[in-house]
Amino acid sequence: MDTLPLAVSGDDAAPLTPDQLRELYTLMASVRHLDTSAIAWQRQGIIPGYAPELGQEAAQVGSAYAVDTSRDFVFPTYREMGVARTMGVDMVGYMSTHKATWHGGLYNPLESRLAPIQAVVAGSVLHAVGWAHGQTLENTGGGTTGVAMTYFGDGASSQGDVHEALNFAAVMKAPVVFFVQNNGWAISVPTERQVAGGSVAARAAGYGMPALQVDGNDVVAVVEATRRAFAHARAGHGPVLIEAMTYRRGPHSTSDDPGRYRSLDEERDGAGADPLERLKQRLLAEGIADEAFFAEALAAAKAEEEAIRTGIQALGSRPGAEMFDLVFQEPTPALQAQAANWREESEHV
Ligand SMILES: Cc1ncc(C[n+]2csc(CCOP(=O)(O)OP(=O)(O)O)c2C)c(N)n1
Ligand SMILES: [Mg+2]
Repeated sequence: MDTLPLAVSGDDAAPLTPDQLRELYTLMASVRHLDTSAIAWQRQGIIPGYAPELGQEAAQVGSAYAVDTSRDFVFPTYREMGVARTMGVDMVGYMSTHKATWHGGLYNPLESRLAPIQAVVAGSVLHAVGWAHGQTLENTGGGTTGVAMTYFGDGASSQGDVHEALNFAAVMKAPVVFFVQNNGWAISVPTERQVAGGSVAARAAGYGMPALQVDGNDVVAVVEATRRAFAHARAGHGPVLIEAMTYRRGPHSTSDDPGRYRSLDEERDGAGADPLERLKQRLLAEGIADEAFFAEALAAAKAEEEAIRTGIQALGSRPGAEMFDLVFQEPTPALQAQAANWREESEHV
């Protein structure tokens, strides 16, 4: 499906160069290695939990590749490690969220342009619309606009918040890219039991909003679709919805056992071709990279993971009182009472 009318021009329309294709591979290889390692970290007791993105590397790296971190802002869920890595976020700070070191991680959202990790399903979708509408209010004289991109899943699309966000974004022509990763599952519930009509992209028409449904395992298709959507929103034409069709190859999280609700045969059939392997075959076929390049990408990914793991292991705990400090600009009486209770109890420990 493609109901996005605007043709992009200039840099946004240029085909990806060999250098960019190699960069996309390097990013995806690094994300793949860090992601699979994070599961091992959890099993080794280095972090208490993690939500893997195995199989979603093309959707995440490809979409984040279109972000301009000097003016855009991205609102992730709990599964967007590949987005963070592609945007150049400090990865020790990012992964510290999964160590539960501090609420929302230790990276700086304002500097990195990545909002804190959001565990509330569909929670970040409304935040993105609010931020984007702020851009409209600031740019009344025209000029370049920052675009918000919000991530959510097929399961999240059945939340009321998503309806409100899509409706208001369209009414206010807010510069938002709604990026849905349809990975086939909402924990144990398959898309057919979660998404009536089978397509999130098809719903955009009801909001008068253009939509693109793309092969989310083809990183080039994802970059092109996201660039088009950004160009449309930046030019003041309002929001766009992208539905990237992909597959959650691993468990929902490190505490999930997919064997309880799907068979290995179903996983093989549903997953299709591995996005990383697909890009590798393309680069080989087009003579853009050779085996030495892939070996180098893997070695770099391993070195990077080791440095991030060392950084995570070195992190101490944060003072517990901090959990009350940054909730509101001025603490409410209820929060002050909670803080006082907490102090009393922890003094006895
Ligand atoms: C408001 C809310 N309801 C329920 C949950 C529990 N929960 C966590 S993840 C999830 C499924 C989300 O599925 P989807 O949106 O497809 O994203 P995916 O996990 O597949 O990336 C649910 C129901 C939650 N975190 N927040
Ligand atoms: Mg899902």
